[in-house]
Amino acid sequence: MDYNKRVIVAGAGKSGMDAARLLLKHGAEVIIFDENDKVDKVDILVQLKEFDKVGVVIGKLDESLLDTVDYMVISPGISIEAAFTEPFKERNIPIWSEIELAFHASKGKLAAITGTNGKTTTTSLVGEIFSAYNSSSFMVGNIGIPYTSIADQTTEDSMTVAEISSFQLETIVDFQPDVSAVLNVTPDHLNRHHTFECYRDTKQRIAENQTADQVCILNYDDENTRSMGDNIPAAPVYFSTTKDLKEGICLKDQTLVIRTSRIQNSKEEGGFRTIEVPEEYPVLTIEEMRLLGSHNVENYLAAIGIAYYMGVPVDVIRKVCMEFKGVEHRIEYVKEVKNVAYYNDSKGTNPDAAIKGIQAMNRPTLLIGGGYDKKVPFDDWILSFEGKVRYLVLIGQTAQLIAETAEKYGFHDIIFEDNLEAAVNTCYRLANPGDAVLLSPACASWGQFDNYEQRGDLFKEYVRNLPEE
Ligand code: UMA
Repeated sequence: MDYNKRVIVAGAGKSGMDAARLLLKHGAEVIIFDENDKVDKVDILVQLKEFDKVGVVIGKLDESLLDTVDYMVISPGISIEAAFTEPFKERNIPIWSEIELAFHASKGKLAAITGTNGKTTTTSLVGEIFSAYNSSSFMVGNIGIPYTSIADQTTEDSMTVAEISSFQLETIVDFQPDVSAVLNVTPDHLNRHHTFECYRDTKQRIAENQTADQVCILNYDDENTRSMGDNIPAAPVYFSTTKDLKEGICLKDQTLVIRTSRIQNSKEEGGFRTIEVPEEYPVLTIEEMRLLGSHNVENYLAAIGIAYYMGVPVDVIRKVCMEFKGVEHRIEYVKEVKNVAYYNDSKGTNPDAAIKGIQAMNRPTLLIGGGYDKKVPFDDWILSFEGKVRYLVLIGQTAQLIAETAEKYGFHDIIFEDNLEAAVNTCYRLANPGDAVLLSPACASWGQFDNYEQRGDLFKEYVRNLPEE
């Protein structure tokens, strides 16, 4: 990769800062630009003080700066429709996603995973499988570790797994994983992508630069991902919890199996003949999985497929799958207080993810929901309560909208609270022994928190501080 360039890095969050560091380390000239006036210019310069060729612009970008710029690296949180990107488009200055830059800067093999839900669990499982198999392995991306932060450390022998969001795919150019995966697509981030079709098409871009000898793992049970198999240049390999697939990753009775076929020359009278030998590798049973819920069976099937097609032996995949304990903030058990179990599902940032959270509960539940408005409907989430929710305690920007939807379906046990701490205290007061309290907001955390991790950490802190008597 040629680093002898002048680059504007848009966004001074995690992605922007790591992209800038990578570029600067290799001698590029970088201008960091952030639209938020509250961002501290001096703080950015202090963080990058070992480098000379760095400038910082906060607020508004002067168009004259574009005269000598080679390209822009854009952070995922910034839409390609942001007004300041217009002059770049007019002048045909390339706009690269942060993952595009990382892809160009890294070596070795790459698995990239997208989908509305299950990305983080699947990426974590694949990451653990890679690290059990290969001493040079990395887990990066939307999971919270910018891909650019490790691009430099990769070698030809490295194996990297990246969780990729639709935001990151919006501005890829050559990004080409060896194995890609689209786990599922349900409505999310429609304020950014406008329509479901646009959102789905953006997800599909993960496979757009792959070739026919590269694999894209797709969910057979989701018609939005199943149909992608006909539209991508990569070889589709499906996983399914319902269909007995001839080739792919599926269930045989209660066992997760890999089905594939091997081409072999068979000696017969009159010469050799090429035949396909079907092969089946059992990996583990559902009972052997430590994570509960059918959505986790899907995540395991996908992870098994990704690891297998990345070349990891089945015995390594099996061992790690048996030991995998899951991800923080995803239906995470916190503790029991006065015989009430508290669960942190802060990662339930959209209705579909939150449906999985409520489905996993096997007790009467006090549910804390609400947050940033991504303009998605809450109907299916409310309908998934199925008599299990005793109280719905709402916080954040969407509280009123969720309440209206709930009332529409005859659910009236709604309480509004100003913040998460008050919501936890209310649940503590109202819960009966044997109940569960679940934070599964169906909304992003923005507006009240920096991110879902902060929301989940605070929830756990409030729960741990609840009086035991
Ligand atoms: N900014 C602008 N103009 C804008 C928007 C933002 O200047 O129009 C600036 C902000 O002032 C801020 C910076 O951009 O200083 C923030 O950039 P960012 O939002 O891209 O945040 P990062 O810290 O770089 O984090 C990003 C991802 N954030 C988003 O996609 C919103 C993180 O995903 C990701 O973990 C990280 O890169 C590392 O790859 C978070 C997320 O919520 C977890 N993702 C969404 C999701 O999972 O649903 C997609």
